[in-house]
Amino acid sequence: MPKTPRGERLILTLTGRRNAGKSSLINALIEQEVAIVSEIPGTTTDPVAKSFELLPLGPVTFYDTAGIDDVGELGEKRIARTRKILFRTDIALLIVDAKGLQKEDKKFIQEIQEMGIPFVVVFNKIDLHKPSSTDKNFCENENVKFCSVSANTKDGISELKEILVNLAPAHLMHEKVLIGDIIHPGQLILLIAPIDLAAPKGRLILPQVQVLREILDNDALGMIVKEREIEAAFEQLKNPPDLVITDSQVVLKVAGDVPPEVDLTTFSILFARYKGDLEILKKGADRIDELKNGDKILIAETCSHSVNCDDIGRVKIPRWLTQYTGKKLEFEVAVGHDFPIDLEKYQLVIHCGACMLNQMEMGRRIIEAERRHVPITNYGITISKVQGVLERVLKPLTKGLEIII
Ligand SMILES: Nc1nc2c(ncn2[C@@H]2O[C@H](COP(=O)(O)OP(=O)(O)OP(=O)(O)O)[C@@H](O)[C@H]2O)c(=O)[nH]1
Ligand code: SF4
Ligand SMILES: [Mg+2]
Repeated sequence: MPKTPRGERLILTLTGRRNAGKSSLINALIEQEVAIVSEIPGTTTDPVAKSFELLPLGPVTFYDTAGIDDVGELGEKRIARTRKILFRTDIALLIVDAKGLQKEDKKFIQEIQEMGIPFVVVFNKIDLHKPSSTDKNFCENENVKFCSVSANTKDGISELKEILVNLAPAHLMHEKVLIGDIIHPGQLILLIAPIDLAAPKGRLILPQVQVLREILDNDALGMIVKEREIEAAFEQLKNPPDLVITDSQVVLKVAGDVPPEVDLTTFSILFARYKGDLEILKKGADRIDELKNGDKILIAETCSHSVNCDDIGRVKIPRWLTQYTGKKLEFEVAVGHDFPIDLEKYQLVIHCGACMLNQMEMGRRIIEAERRHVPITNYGITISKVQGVLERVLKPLTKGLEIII
């Protein structure tokens, strides 16, 4: 059995015409009555997220959506919301009932294919009707995966789960490491965590916890201090640490306090590598050197109420970037799950740390920026770049000249 993937939630979205049995199928997959089912078409109106453990995929979020054949102005708005959810979907399911594949279904199949989302067509209600050979032939000819189920009798549900496991992006099905490949048993890893007003009360943030856990998993030694205690920490130690990992926000101070011969990196770099984005985001940061007067920079943030990120994106990065380049730059902020339509007008996108985005969603944003030829980087990498320490913090991850990604 494949390993349960790491703590990232896989997003599975159920789409299909009204009454096809989308909500019933969610209930059948998770074996609980959580979604409202009724014979009245249009029961589900807004996308509804339900989070569950779906073994062997691990934690997943199911999105139940409104029918793709919904009508009227409201119907169109509902379909538009489904499309937005698709943008952050890892696997899509298109549910089809006894009416078979209609024109809306085929149009949707084309859209999902164009977005590059793995998907399966689920012929539901087989207790009433079997899928037609025309529809099965269509799927075969179009190379579309399909299966037949009954959400009511549960026939075919385990086969569907198997298909979902096979459709899961490969990177989610094998364990990736943050630092496991660059540390050894017995090594001492020093983490620097600023505890300022923006730090959550009474706990560490997830990246720190994840790195600490990996240190333990690798039989290494973890030590965590605030940036003001670095000197005290070094004084207490018989030997310097083998690696120092710092929050990007204090990287300049830390780079000054940690002797140059000691390896230093940032949480941001480790996570960009972990998510497979490091090379592109580093390329984006290199473009900072080419910025000119009047260039527009898009600050892209996912959450609207993150005090911590607000300040970094709106105040610190614009200030540091202006100081570093010596240019008059224009900054605009976009908050939420969508990029502005006119992305091309920006010379650079600086994205937040994306800690609340799943890998697929951030990956799509990167692909979107690349497709439109707009360089993209993130907060942490930008900070290291403009503080002049990017090469140093990348070094622990490089073998020769190649970045290990
Ligand atoms: N016989 C049979 N009926 C089913 C099956 N799956 C769903 N139904 C029925 O089909 C009707 C619609 O089911 P829902 O799950 O509400 O369908 P939906 O796609 O979520 O519908 P909307 O939310 O209105 O878009 C209900 O009366 C269900 O009981 C099935 O496998 N067999
Ligand atoms: S996703 Fe994370 S990094 Fe981005 S704005 Fe939200 S909290 Fe900040
Ligand atoms: Mg429904």
